[in-house]
Amino acid sequence: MKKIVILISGRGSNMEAVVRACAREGWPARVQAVIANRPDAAGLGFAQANGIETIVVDHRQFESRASFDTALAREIDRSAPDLVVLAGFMRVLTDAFVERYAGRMLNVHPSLLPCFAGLRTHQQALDAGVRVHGASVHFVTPTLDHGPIVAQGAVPVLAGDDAAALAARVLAVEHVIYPRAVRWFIEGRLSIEGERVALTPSEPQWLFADIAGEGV
Ligand code: NHR
Ligand code: GAR
Repeated sequence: MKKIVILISGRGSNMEAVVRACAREGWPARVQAVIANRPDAAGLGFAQANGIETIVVDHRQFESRASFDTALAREIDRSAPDLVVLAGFMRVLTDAFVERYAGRMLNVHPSLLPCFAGLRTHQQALDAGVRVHGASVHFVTPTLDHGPIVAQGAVPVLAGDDAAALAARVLAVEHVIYPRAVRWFIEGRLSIEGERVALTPSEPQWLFADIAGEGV
């Protein structure tokens, strides 16, 4: 059984998608713990209700990013995970923390990287006038939102979209591509080759949103 630790900051819907897929598809894996940097993270309730250990490491109790990351790593390492999954985790991590979990930490970022790193990605996409937007699952490296890409999902930008409408459309593809990418990792099918991620045996590492009745 491979061990997974999931880090969240809020709602935790991506965490929930991973936990549900793990149970439904019978992965040879177990979500050992869900860790939040905010005591009020809503996703903690789902984890508890599903018998998963929950831990809070409140970043506001630490005077530096380094000391927060040290405490976070201590809690993660109690589970000795094979994989760390960032699911809407909102704190930038120090290089030392990232190096510790190199090659075994994934993130889902709400844009088609390398476009729109950082925050408020849906507003960035609207402001840029792009007509296709989406989400990316990537290995976490020290450079924010720049790690090797495992999977991407694309959605259209529709007339009348605001950031909230666009975010909801993107979130639906996150819930498909993130569990899929985590499963590939658990199956030992991912290898990092420089900037690229190879999946063996291969299958599509992309998804185009199916929006019946919309678009062309
Ligand atoms: N850390 C490293 N080193 N590399 C990455 O690729 C990371 C990371 C930490 C988090 C997720 C990322 C995203 O998907 C992620 C990737 C938070 C911020 C941020 O600026 C930026 C990117 C991401 C997560 N956070 C503010 C901070 O000061 C706090 C914002 C808040 O609390 O609302 O840390 O987008
Ligand atoms: C998701 O859209 C995720 O991609 C994004 O926040 C949302 C979290 O939702 N992540 C970031 O913006 C990271 N900076 P969730 O808590 O319901 O999974």
